[in-house]
Amino acid sequence: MTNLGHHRVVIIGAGFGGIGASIRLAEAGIEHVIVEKADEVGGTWWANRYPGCRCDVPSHLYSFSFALNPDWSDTYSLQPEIHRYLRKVADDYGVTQRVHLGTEVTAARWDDEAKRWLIETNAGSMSAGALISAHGFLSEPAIPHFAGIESFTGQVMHSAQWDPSYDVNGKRVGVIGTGASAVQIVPLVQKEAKQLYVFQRTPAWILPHRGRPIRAWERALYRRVPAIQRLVRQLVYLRNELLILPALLHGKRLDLIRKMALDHLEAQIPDPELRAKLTPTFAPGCKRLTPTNDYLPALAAPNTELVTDGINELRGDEIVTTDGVARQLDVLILATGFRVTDNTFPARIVGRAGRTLREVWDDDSMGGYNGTTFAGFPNLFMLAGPNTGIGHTSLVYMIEAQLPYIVGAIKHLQDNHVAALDVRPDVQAAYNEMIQRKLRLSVWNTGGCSSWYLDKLGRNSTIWPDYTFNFAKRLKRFDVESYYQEVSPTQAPAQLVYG
Ligand code: N01
Repeated sequence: MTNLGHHRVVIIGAGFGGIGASIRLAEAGIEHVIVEKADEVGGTWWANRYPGCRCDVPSHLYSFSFALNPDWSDTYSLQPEIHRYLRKVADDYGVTQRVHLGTEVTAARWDDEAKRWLIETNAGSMSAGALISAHGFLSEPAIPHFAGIESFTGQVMHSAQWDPSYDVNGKRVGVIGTGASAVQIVPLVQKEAKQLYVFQRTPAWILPHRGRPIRAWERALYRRVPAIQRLVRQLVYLRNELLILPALLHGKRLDLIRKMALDHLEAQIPDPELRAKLTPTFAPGCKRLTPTNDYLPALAAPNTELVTDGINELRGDEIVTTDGVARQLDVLILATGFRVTDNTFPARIVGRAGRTLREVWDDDSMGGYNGTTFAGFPNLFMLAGPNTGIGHTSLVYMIEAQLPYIVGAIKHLQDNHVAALDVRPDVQAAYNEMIQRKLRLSVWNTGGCSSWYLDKLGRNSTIWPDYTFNFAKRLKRFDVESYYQEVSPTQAPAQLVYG
Protein backbone atom coordinates (compact mmCIF):
# COMPACT_ATOMS: atom_id res chain seq x y z
CA MET A 1 0.00 0.00 0.00
CA THR A 2 1.46 3.37 -1.04
CA ASN A 3 2.45 5.56 1.87
CA LEU A 4 1.00 9.01 1.32
CA GLY A 5 2.81 10.45 4.34
CA HIS A 6 1.90 12.26 7.52
CA HIS A 7 0.10 15.59 7.42
CA ARG A 8 -0.80 18.13 10.03
CA VAL A 9 -4.38 18.02 8.73
CA VAL A 10 -6.19 15.88 6.17
CA ILE A 11 -9.44 17.21 4.72
CA ILE A 12 -11.93 14.76 3.24
CA GLY A 13 -13.85 16.22 0.28
CA ALA A 14 -13.23 19.10 -2.11
CA GLY A 15 -16.66 20.70 -2.21
CA PHE A 16 -17.54 24.05 -0.65
CA GLY A 17 -16.54 22.70 2.80
CA GLY A 18 -13.16 21.23 1.88
CA ILE A 19 -12.16 24.13 -0.34
CA GLY A 20 -13.14 26.69 2.32
CA ALA A 21 -11.25 24.76 5.02
CA SER A 22 -8.15 24.52 2.86
CA ILE A 23 -8.17 28.27 2.21
CA ARG A 24 -8.48 29.13 5.91
CA LEU A 25 -5.84 26.56 7.00
CA ALA A 26 -3.40 27.90 4.40
CA GLU A 27 -3.99 31.44 5.66
CA ALA A 28 -3.15 30.23 9.18
CA GLY A 29 0.03 28.53 7.88
CA ILE A 30 -1.22 25.02 8.70
CA GLU A 31 0.07 22.25 6.43
CA HIS A 32 -2.65 19.99 5.00
CA VAL A 33 -3.90 18.00 2.02
CA ILE A 34 -7.38 17.29 0.65
CA VAL A 35 -8.50 13.89 -0.53
CA GLU A 36 -11.42 13.83 -2.96
CA LYS A 37 -13.05 10.68 -4.31
CA ALA A 38 -14.21 12.29 -7.56
CA ASP A 39 -11.93 13.23 -10.44
CA GLU A 40 -12.92 16.87 -10.08
CA VAL A 41 -13.34 19.37 -7.29
CA GLY A 42 -16.83 20.71 -6.57
CA GLY A 43 -18.48 18.12 -4.31
CA THR A 44 -22.23 18.17 -4.69
CA TRP A 45 -21.92 20.70 -7.52
CA TRP A 46 -19.91 18.18 -9.50
CA ALA A 47 -21.96 15.10 -8.55
CA ASN A 48 -25.32 16.66 -9.44
CA ARG A 49 -25.24 17.25 -13.17
CA TYR A 50 -28.84 16.41 -14.05
CA PRO A 51 -30.52 18.64 -16.62
CA GLY A 52 -31.84 21.82 -15.02
CA CYS A 53 -29.72 21.50 -11.86
CA ARG A 54 -29.76 24.93 -10.30
CA CYS A 55 -29.26 26.39 -6.85
CA ASP A 56 -32.47 27.55 -5.22
CA VAL A 57 -30.50 29.96 -3.00
CA PRO A 58 -29.77 33.36 -4.60
CA SER A 59 -26.38 33.49 -6.35
CA HIS A 60 -25.04 36.49 -4.45
CA LEU A 61 -25.50 34.60 -1.18
CA TYR A 62 -24.44 31.20 -2.47
CA SER A 63 -20.71 31.87 -2.60
CA PHE A 64 -17.86 32.45 -0.18
CA SER A 65 -18.09 35.87 1.46
CA PHE A 66 -14.40 36.41 0.70
CA ALA A 67 -14.71 35.44 -2.97
CA LEU A 68 -17.80 37.14 -4.35
CA ASN A 69 -18.42 36.52 -8.01
CA PRO A 70 -19.53 39.68 -9.84
CA ASP A 71 -20.08 37.63 -13.01
CA TRP A 72 -23.03 35.43 -11.99
CA SER A 73 -25.26 35.36 -15.06
CA ASP A 74 -28.51 34.70 -13.18
CA THR A 75 -29.90 35.58 -9.75
CA TYR A 76 -30.17 31.78 -9.21
CA SER A 77 -27.18 29.99 -10.72
CA LEU A 78 -27.18 26.82 -12.75
CA GLN A 79 -24.90 23.95 -11.68
CA PRO A 80 -22.22 24.42 -14.41
CA GLU A 81 -21.69 28.03 -13.33
CA ILE A 82 -21.41 27.13 -9.63
CA HIS A 83 -18.98 24.36 -10.50
CA ARG A 84 -16.88 26.78 -12.59
CA TYR A 85 -16.92 29.21 -9.65
CA LEU A 86 -15.68 26.55 -7.23
CA ARG A 87 -12.93 25.44 -9.60
CA LYS A 88 -11.81 29.04 -10.04
CA VAL A 89 -11.76 29.66 -6.26
CA ALA A 90 -9.74 26.45 -5.79
CA ASP A 91 -7.25 27.63 -8.44
CA ASP A 92 -7.07 31.25 -7.28
CA TYR A 93 -6.40 30.28 -3.66
CA GLY A 94 -3.87 27.52 -4.41
CA VAL A 95 -6.21 24.77 -3.19
CA THR A 96 -6.06 22.74 -6.42
CA GLN A 97 -2.41 21.82 -5.87
CA ARG A 98 -3.25 20.35 -2.45
CA VAL A 99 -6.05 18.09 -3.69
CA HIS A 100 -5.55 14.36 -4.32
CA LEU A 101 -8.32 13.63 -6.83
CA GLY A 102 -9.73 10.13 -7.31
CA THR A 103 -8.76 9.34 -3.72
CA GLU A 104 -11.54 7.86 -1.63
CA VAL A 105 -11.22 7.44 2.11
CA THR A 106 -12.17 3.88 3.01
CA ALA A 107 -11.32 4.08 6.72
CA ALA A 108 -10.04 6.58 9.27
CA ARG A 109 -9.05 5.29 12.70
CA TRP A 110 -7.90 7.31 15.71
CA ASP A 111 -4.64 5.89 17.04
CA ASP A 112 -4.75 6.73 20.73
CA GLU A 113 -1.09 5.79 21.29
CA ALA A 114 0.32 7.96 18.55
CA LYS A 115 -2.44 10.58 18.89
CA ARG A 116 -3.11 10.74 15.20
CA TRP A 117 -5.63 9.66 12.59
CA LEU A 118 -4.62 6.69 10.40
CA ILE A 119 -6.35 7.07 7.08
CA GLU A 120 -6.80 4.42 4.41
CA THR A 121 -7.69 5.41 0.88
CA ASN A 122 -7.97 3.57 -2.42
CA ALA A 123 -4.66 5.22 -3.40
CA GLY A 124 -2.66 4.50 -0.24
CA SER A 125 -2.50 5.27 3.44
CA MET A 126 -1.67 8.48 5.27
CA SER A 127 -1.85 9.86 8.77
CA ALA A 128 -2.87 13.20 10.19
CA GLY A 129 -2.78 15.13 13.45
CA ALA A 130 -6.31 16.30 12.74
CA LEU A 131 -9.04 15.21 10.37
CA ILE A 132 -11.64 17.47 8.79
CA SER A 133 -14.53 15.59 7.27
CA ALA A 134 -16.24 17.63 4.58
CA HIS A 135 -17.80 14.57 2.98
CA GLY A 136 -21.20 16.21 2.65
CA PHE A 137 -24.43 14.90 4.11
CA LEU A 138 -26.28 15.10 0.80
CA SER A 139 -23.74 12.96 -1.01
CA GLU A 140 -25.01 9.41 -0.66
CA PRO A 141 -27.97 8.68 -2.96
CA ALA A 142 -30.97 7.02 -1.35
CA ILE A 143 -31.92 4.23 -3.75
CA PRO A 144 -35.22 2.65 -2.72
CA HIS A 145 -35.54 -1.02 -3.32
CA PHE A 146 -38.45 -1.78 -5.63
CA ALA A 147 -39.28 -5.43 -6.25
CA GLY A 148 -37.90 -6.48 -9.63
CA ILE A 149 -35.50 -3.54 -10.01
CA GLU A 150 -32.59 -5.92 -10.69
CA SER A 151 -34.28 -7.30 -13.79
CA PHE A 152 -35.70 -4.00 -15.05
CA THR A 153 -34.64 -3.75 -18.70
CA GLY A 154 -34.60 0.06 -18.90
CA GLN A 155 -31.92 2.38 -17.61
CA VAL A 156 -32.05 3.51 -13.97
CA MET A 157 -30.40 6.77 -12.92
CA HIS A 158 -30.37 8.54 -9.58
CA SER A 159 -30.45 12.34 -9.87
CA ALA A 160 -26.97 12.56 -8.31
CA GLN A 161 -25.57 9.88 -10.63
CA TRP A 162 -26.79 11.30 -13.90
CA ASP A 163 -25.32 9.77 -17.05
CA PRO A 164 -24.68 12.83 -19.26
CA SER A 165 -24.46 10.61 -22.33
CA TYR A 166 -28.07 9.44 -21.90
CA ASP A 167 -30.49 11.20 -24.23
CA VAL A 168 -34.12 11.29 -23.05
CA ASN A 169 -35.27 12.58 -26.44
CA GLY A 170 -38.26 10.53 -27.63
CA LYS A 171 -38.06 8.18 -24.65
CA ARG A 172 -40.66 6.93 -22.16
CA VAL A 173 -39.42 8.34 -18.88
CA GLY A 174 -40.45 7.73 -15.29
CA VAL A 175 -39.44 10.11 -12.50
CA ILE A 176 -39.87 9.01 -8.90
CA GLY A 177 -39.96 11.82 -6.35
CA THR A 178 -41.22 15.37 -6.09
CA GLY A 179 -38.50 17.07 -4.04
CA ALA A 180 -36.04 19.84 -4.87
CA SER A 181 -34.22 17.68 -7.44
CA ALA A 182 -37.35 16.36 -9.19
CA VAL A 183 -38.92 19.80 -9.67
CA GLN A 184 -35.79 20.84 -11.55
CA ILE A 185 -35.51 17.66 -13.64
CA VAL A 186 -39.16 17.27 -14.67
CA PRO A 187 -39.59 20.45 -16.80
CA LEU A 188 -36.55 19.73 -18.96
CA VAL A 189 -37.27 16.04 -19.38
CA GLN A 190 -40.93 16.73 -20.22
CA LYS A 191 -39.89 18.88 -23.18
CA GLU A 192 -37.89 16.06 -24.75
CA ALA A 193 -39.55 12.85 -23.63
CA LYS A 194 -42.16 11.06 -25.69
CA GLN A 195 -44.04 10.21 -22.51
CA LEU A 196 -43.32 11.24 -18.94
CA TYR A 197 -44.72 9.60 -15.81
CA VAL A 198 -44.12 11.40 -12.52
CA PHE A 199 -44.60 9.11 -9.54
CA GLN A 200 -45.65 11.25 -6.61
CA ARG A 201 -45.92 9.95 -3.07
CA THR A 202 -46.29 13.38 -1.47
CA PRO A 203 -46.97 16.66 -3.30
CA ALA A 204 -44.54 19.50 -2.66
CA TRP A 205 -45.23 23.14 -1.85
CA ILE A 206 -44.33 24.90 -5.09
CA LEU A 207 -43.62 28.61 -4.88
CA PRO A 208 -43.23 31.10 -7.73
CA HIS A 209 -39.60 31.41 -8.80
CA ARG A 210 -38.23 34.96 -8.79
CA GLY A 211 -35.06 34.27 -10.78
CA ARG A 212 -33.95 36.40 -13.69
CA PRO A 213 -30.79 36.94 -15.72
CA ILE A 214 -28.40 39.49 -14.23
CA ARG A 215 -27.95 42.32 -16.70
CA ALA A 216 -24.57 43.25 -18.16
CA TRP A 217 -24.64 46.68 -16.51
CA GLU A 218 -25.30 45.10 -13.09
CA ARG A 219 -22.33 42.79 -13.52
CA ALA A 220 -20.15 45.73 -14.57
CA LEU A 221 -21.30 47.64 -11.50
CA TYR A 222 -20.50 44.73 -9.15
CA ARG A 223 -17.07 44.40 -10.75
CA ARG A 224 -16.32 48.09 -10.37
CA VAL A 225 -17.92 48.63 -6.95
CA PRO A 226 -17.76 45.34 -4.98
CA ALA A 227 -19.36 47.07 -1.98
CA ILE A 228 -22.66 47.18 -3.90
CA GLN A 229 -22.63 43.41 -4.40
CA ARG A 230 -21.79 42.96 -0.72
CA LEU A 231 -24.79 45.13 0.16
CA VAL A 232 -27.09 43.10 -2.13
CA ARG A 233 -25.78 39.91 -0.54
CA GLN A 234 -26.45 41.30 2.93
CA LEU A 235 -30.01 42.29 2.01
CA VAL A 236 -30.75 38.83 0.58
CA TYR A 237 -29.28 37.27 3.72
CA LEU A 238 -31.40 39.40 6.06
CA ARG A 239 -34.58 38.84 4.03
CA ASN A 240 -34.08 35.07 4.26
CA GLU A 241 -33.44 35.21 8.01
CA LEU A 242 -36.95 36.64 8.44
CA LEU A 243 -38.26 33.12 7.80
CA ILE A 244 -36.62 31.65 10.87
CA LEU A 245 -38.94 32.86 13.61
CA PRO A 246 -42.14 31.69 11.88
CA ALA A 247 -40.47 28.37 11.07
CA LEU A 248 -39.48 27.91 14.70
CA LEU A 249 -42.87 28.87 16.01
CA HIS A 250 -44.82 27.43 13.11
CA GLY A 251 -46.42 30.86 12.78
CA LYS A 252 -48.31 33.36 10.65
CA ARG A 253 -45.79 34.01 7.94
CA LEU A 254 -46.07 30.38 6.94
CA ASP A 255 -49.74 31.10 6.14
CA LEU A 256 -48.54 33.74 3.71
CA ILE A 257 -46.33 31.13 2.05
CA ARG A 258 -49.23 28.71 1.91
CA LYS A 259 -51.40 31.34 0.20
CA MET A 260 -48.65 32.25 -2.25
CA ALA A 261 -48.17 28.57 -3.16
CA LEU A 262 -51.91 27.87 -3.49
CA ASP A 263 -52.36 30.93 -5.74
CA HIS A 264 -49.43 29.74 -7.85
CA LEU A 265 -50.98 26.27 -8.09
CA GLU A 266 -54.36 27.67 -9.07
CA ALA A 267 -52.83 29.90 -11.74
CA GLN A 268 -50.76 27.11 -13.24
CA ILE A 269 -53.11 24.11 -12.92
CA PRO A 270 -56.65 24.89 -14.15
CA ASP A 271 -57.81 21.25 -13.80
CA PRO A 272 -59.34 20.91 -10.28
CA GLU A 273 -58.73 17.15 -10.16
CA LEU A 274 -55.02 17.52 -10.91
CA ARG A 275 -54.84 20.49 -8.55
CA ALA A 276 -56.27 18.40 -5.72
CA LYS A 277 -53.57 15.79 -6.27
CA LEU A 278 -50.93 18.51 -6.14
CA THR A 279 -52.17 20.17 -2.95
CA PRO A 280 -50.01 19.29 0.03
CA THR A 281 -51.63 18.48 3.35
CA PHE A 282 -48.60 19.28 5.52
CA ALA A 283 -47.40 22.72 6.60
CA PRO A 284 -45.26 24.66 4.10
CA GLY A 285 -41.64 24.67 5.21
CA CYS A 286 -41.88 21.24 6.83
CA LYS A 287 -39.88 20.03 3.81
CA ARG A 288 -37.65 22.27 1.76
CA LEU A 289 -39.74 24.83 -0.16
CA THR A 290 -39.36 24.38 -3.90
CA PRO A 291 -39.64 27.48 -6.07
CA THR A 292 -40.24 26.84 -9.78
CA ASN A 293 -42.38 28.28 -12.56
CA ASP A 294 -41.90 25.34 -14.94
CA TYR A 295 -42.71 22.27 -12.87
CA LEU A 296 -46.50 22.53 -12.59
CA PRO A 297 -47.03 23.35 -16.30
CA ALA A 298 -44.83 20.35 -17.16
CA LEU A 299 -47.13 18.13 -15.08
CA ALA A 300 -50.16 19.48 -16.96
CA ALA A 301 -48.57 18.86 -20.38
CA PRO A 302 -50.25 16.30 -22.67
CA ASN A 303 -47.24 13.95 -22.62
CA THR A 304 -47.15 13.85 -18.78
CA GLU A 305 -49.11 11.70 -16.37
CA LEU A 306 -48.96 12.36 -12.64
CA VAL A 307 -49.22 8.97 -10.96
CA THR A 308 -50.22 8.98 -7.31
CA ASP A 309 -50.71 5.25 -6.78
CA GLY A 310 -47.83 3.56 -4.99
CA ILE A 311 -45.21 1.59 -6.86
CA ASN A 312 -45.63 -2.14 -6.57
CA GLU A 313 -42.88 -3.59 -8.73
CA LEU A 314 -40.76 -3.34 -11.84
CA ARG A 315 -41.34 -6.06 -14.40
CA GLY A 316 -39.29 -6.25 -17.59
CA ASP A 317 -39.62 -2.76 -19.07
CA GLU A 318 -42.71 -1.95 -16.98
CA ILE A 319 -43.41 -0.20 -13.73
CA VAL A 320 -46.51 -1.53 -12.02
CA THR A 321 -48.46 0.52 -9.49
CA THR A 322 -50.61 -0.75 -6.63
CA ASP A 323 -53.78 -0.37 -8.75
CA GLY A 324 -52.32 -2.99 -11.12
CA VAL A 325 -51.63 -0.57 -13.99
CA ALA A 326 -48.38 -1.26 -15.88
CA ARG A 327 -46.57 1.55 -17.69
CA GLN A 328 -43.69 0.95 -20.08
CA LEU A 329 -40.44 2.85 -19.51
CA ASP A 330 -37.13 3.29 -21.27
CA VAL A 331 -35.59 5.03 -18.29
CA LEU A 332 -36.42 5.44 -14.62
CA ILE A 333 -35.07 8.53 -12.90
CA LEU A 334 -34.79 8.24 -9.14
CA ALA A 335 -35.11 11.73 -7.67
CA THR A 336 -35.44 9.99 -4.34
CA GLY A 337 -33.04 12.05 -2.26
CA PHE A 338 -30.12 11.15 -0.05
CA ARG A 339 -29.19 9.06 2.95
CA VAL A 340 -28.69 11.81 5.46
CA THR A 341 -29.46 10.68 9.00
CA ASP A 342 -28.43 7.13 8.03
CA ASN A 343 -25.43 8.22 5.96
CA THR A 344 -22.89 5.39 5.85
CA PHE A 345 -19.73 7.51 5.62
CA PRO A 346 -19.49 7.78 9.45
CA ALA A 347 -19.15 3.96 9.49
CA ARG A 348 -15.64 4.54 8.13
CA ILE A 349 -14.59 6.72 11.07
CA VAL A 350 -13.38 4.82 14.14
CA GLY A 351 -12.93 6.73 17.40
CA ARG A 352 -11.05 6.31 20.67
CA ALA A 353 -13.18 3.40 21.93
CA GLY A 354 -12.85 1.42 18.69
CA ARG A 355 -16.44 2.22 17.70
CA THR A 356 -17.44 3.93 14.50
CA LEU A 357 -19.26 7.25 14.50
CA ARG A 358 -22.14 5.43 12.78
CA GLU A 359 -22.36 2.92 15.65
CA VAL A 360 -22.40 5.72 18.20
CA TRP A 361 -25.14 7.51 16.29
CA ASP A 362 -27.12 4.30 15.80
CA ASP A 363 -27.34 3.91 19.58
CA ASP A 364 -29.28 7.13 19.71
CA SER A 365 -29.34 9.83 17.02
CA MET A 366 -26.84 11.70 14.95
CA GLY A 367 -25.38 14.42 17.15
CA GLY A 368 -22.25 16.36 17.97
CA TYR A 369 -21.12 19.60 19.53
CA ASN A 370 -21.58 22.79 17.54
CA GLY A 371 -22.27 20.48 14.58
CA THR A 372 -18.51 20.11 14.39
CA THR A 373 -16.91 17.84 17.02
CA PHE A 374 -17.82 14.49 18.59
CA ALA A 375 -17.07 13.11 22.06
CA GLY A 376 -14.72 10.12 21.77
CA PHE A 377 -13.42 11.24 18.37
CA PRO A 378 -10.44 13.47 19.21
CA ASN A 379 -9.20 15.97 16.65
CA LEU A 380 -12.07 15.19 14.30
CA PHE A 381 -13.96 18.12 12.83
CA MET A 382 -16.93 17.89 10.52
CA LEU A 383 -18.17 20.56 8.14
CA ALA A 384 -21.92 20.79 7.66
CA GLY A 385 -22.29 18.24 10.46
CA PRO A 386 -25.38 17.41 12.56
CA ASN A 387 -27.87 20.26 13.07
CA THR A 388 -26.08 22.69 10.79
CA GLY A 389 -28.66 22.31 8.02
CA ILE A 390 -30.83 25.20 6.97
CA GLY A 391 -33.68 25.32 4.51
CA HIS A 392 -34.00 29.06 4.15
CA THR A 393 -30.52 30.35 3.41
CA SER A 394 -27.09 29.37 2.13
CA LEU A 395 -25.26 26.37 3.58
CA VAL A 396 -22.06 28.12 2.52
CA TYR A 397 -22.75 30.65 5.29
CA MET A 398 -22.88 27.82 7.86
CA ILE A 399 -19.72 26.23 6.50
CA GLU A 400 -17.89 29.56 6.67
CA ALA A 401 -19.11 30.02 10.23
CA GLN A 402 -17.46 26.73 11.23
CA LEU A 403 -14.07 27.57 9.75
CA PRO A 404 -12.71 29.98 12.42
CA TYR A 405 -13.75 27.47 15.08
CA ILE A 406 -11.93 24.57 13.40
CA VAL A 407 -8.85 26.62 12.57
CA GLY A 408 -8.87 27.95 16.15
CA ALA A 409 -8.90 24.39 17.51
CA ILE A 410 -6.10 23.25 15.21
CA LYS A 411 -4.03 26.32 16.08
CA HIS A 412 -4.62 25.54 19.74
CA LEU A 413 -3.28 22.01 19.18
CA GLN A 414 -0.27 23.37 17.35
CA ASP A 415 0.60 26.39 19.48
CA ASN A 416 0.17 24.71 22.85
CA HIS A 417 1.71 21.32 22.04
CA VAL A 418 -1.62 19.68 22.69
CA ALA A 419 -1.91 16.23 21.11
CA ALA A 420 -5.63 15.68 21.41
CA LEU A 421 -8.80 17.68 21.91
CA ASP A 422 -11.91 15.70 22.75
CA VAL A 423 -15.22 17.45 23.42
CA ARG A 424 -16.61 16.73 26.89
CA PRO A 425 -19.65 14.42 26.71
CA ASP A 426 -21.58 16.56 29.21
CA VAL A 427 -21.02 19.66 27.06
CA GLN A 428 -22.14 17.79 23.96
CA ALA A 429 -25.24 16.41 25.73
CA ALA A 430 -26.25 19.87 27.01
CA TYR A 431 -25.78 21.33 23.53
CA ASN A 432 -28.02 18.69 21.95
CA GLU A 433 -30.67 19.18 24.59
CA MET A 434 -30.69 22.89 23.80
CA ILE A 435 -31.02 22.14 20.06
CA GLN A 436 -33.88 19.71 20.58
CA ARG A 437 -35.70 22.10 22.90
CA LYS A 438 -35.60 24.83 20.27
CA LEU A 439 -36.80 22.44 17.58
CA ARG A 440 -39.75 21.14 19.57
CA LEU A 441 -42.41 23.50 18.16
CA SER A 442 -40.76 24.08 14.81
CA VAL A 443 -42.42 23.42 11.48
CA TRP A 444 -39.75 20.81 10.66
CA ASN A 445 -40.81 18.75 13.69
CA THR A 446 -44.53 19.47 13.85
CA GLY A 447 -45.48 20.31 10.26
CA GLY A 448 -46.93 16.88 9.57
CA CYS A 449 -44.51 15.62 6.93
CA SER A 450 -41.77 13.04 6.79
CA SER A 451 -38.51 14.47 5.51
CA TRP A 452 -34.78 13.84 5.50
CA TYR A 453 -34.55 16.28 8.42
CA LEU A 454 -35.89 13.61 10.79
CA ASP A 455 -34.21 10.33 11.66
CA LYS A 456 -35.73 6.92 12.31
CA LEU A 457 -36.62 7.99 15.87
CA GLY A 458 -38.36 11.10 14.58
CA ARG A 459 -35.62 13.26 16.06
CA ASN A 460 -34.43 16.24 14.08
CA SER A 461 -30.67 15.84 13.82
CA THR A 462 -30.13 18.02 10.79
CA ILE A 463 -31.56 21.53 11.23
CA TRP A 464 -29.98 24.50 13.02
CA PRO A 465 -32.92 25.94 14.98
CA ASP A 466 -31.98 29.59 15.27
CA TYR A 467 -30.84 32.58 13.26
CA THR A 468 -27.72 31.60 11.36
CA PHE A 469 -25.85 34.64 12.69
CA ASN A 470 -26.22 33.09 16.15
CA PHE A 471 -24.48 29.98 14.87
CA ALA A 472 -21.66 32.15 13.49
CA LYS A 473 -21.43 34.04 16.80
CA ARG A 474 -21.26 30.78 18.75
CA LEU A 475 -18.44 29.41 16.63
CA LYS A 476 -16.41 32.60 16.36
CA ARG A 477 -14.04 31.51 19.10
CA PHE A 478 -12.78 28.01 19.89
CA ASP A 479 -14.00 27.30 23.46
CA VAL A 480 -11.16 25.14 24.72
CA GLU A 481 -12.87 24.85 28.12
CA SER A 482 -15.46 22.55 26.53
CA TYR A 483 -12.75 20.03 25.66
CA TYR A 484 -10.49 17.52 27.37
CA GLN A 485 -6.91 18.07 26.36
CA GLU A 486 -3.93 15.78 26.20
CA VAL A 487 -0.45 17.25 26.11
CA SER A 488 1.75 16.09 23.24
CA PRO A 489 3.87 13.04 24.20
CA THR A 490 6.89 14.65 22.49
CA GLN A 491 6.65 17.78 24.64
CA ALA A 492 5.90 16.26 28.01
CA PRO A 493 5.07 12.89 29.51
CA ALA A 494 1.60 11.99 28.27
CA GLN A 495 -0.56 13.97 30.59
CA LEU A 496 -4.19 13.14 30.82
CA VAL A 497 -6.28 16.10 31.76
CA TYR A 498 -9.59 14.31 31.41
CA GLY A 499 -12.37 14.88 33.85
O1 N01 B 1 -34.68 14.65 -2.29
P1 N01 B 1 -35.92 14.74 -1.26
P2 N01 B 1 -34.14 15.73 -3.32
N1 N01 B 1 -41.27 5.71 -3.40
O2 N01 B 1 -35.54 13.85 -0.13
C1 N01 B 1 -39.63 10.51 -2.93
C2 N01 B 1 -30.96 19.53 -1.67
N2 N01 B 1 -31.16 20.07 -3.01
O3 N01 B 1 -32.96 15.12 -4.00
O4 N01 B 1 -41.92 13.07 0.04
C3 N01 B 1 -41.78 6.85 -3.87
O5 N01 B 1 -36.28 16.13 -0.97
C4 N01 B 1 -40.00 11.33 -1.72
O6 N01 B 1 -41.35 11.13 -1.42
P3 N01 B 1 -41.92 11.55 0.06
C5 N01 B 1 -32.01 20.13 -0.74
O7 N01 B 1 -31.45 20.33 0.52
C6 N01 B 1 -30.89 21.35 -3.15
O8 N01 B 1 -35.20 16.25 -4.16
O9 N01 B 1 -40.92 11.01 1.04
N3 N01 B 1 -41.24 8.05 -3.67
C7 N01 B 1 -39.66 12.73 -2.24
O10 N01 B 1 -40.70 13.24 -3.03
C8 N01 B 1 -33.04 19.05 -0.73
O11 N01 B 1 -33.89 19.11 0.39
C9 N01 B 1 -31.06 21.94 -4.36
O12 N01 B 1 -43.25 10.96 0.13
C10 N01 B 1 -40.11 8.10 -2.96
C11 N01 B 1 -38.43 12.48 -3.10
O13 N01 B 1 -38.44 11.10 -3.45
C12 N01 B 1 -32.17 17.82 -0.78
O14 N01 B 1 -31.14 18.15 -1.69
C13 N01 B 1 -31.54 21.21 -5.43
C14 N01 B 1 -39.50 6.94 -2.43
C15 N01 B 1 -37.15 12.78 -2.39
O15 N01 B 1 -37.11 14.13 -2.09
C16 N01 B 1 -32.85 16.57 -1.25
O16 N01 B 1 -33.67 16.88 -2.38
C17 N01 B 1 -31.80 19.87 -5.26
C18 N01 B 1 -40.14 5.71 -2.67
N4 N01 B 1 -39.64 4.57 -2.19
C19 N01 B 1 -31.61 19.29 -4.03
N5 N01 B 1 -38.38 7.31 -1.77
C20 N01 B 1 -30.72 23.37 -4.44
O17 N01 B 1 -31.24 24.05 -5.27
C21 N01 B 1 -38.30 8.65 -1.87
N6 N01 B 1 -39.34 9.12 -2.59
C22 N01 B 1 -29.75 23.99 -3.49
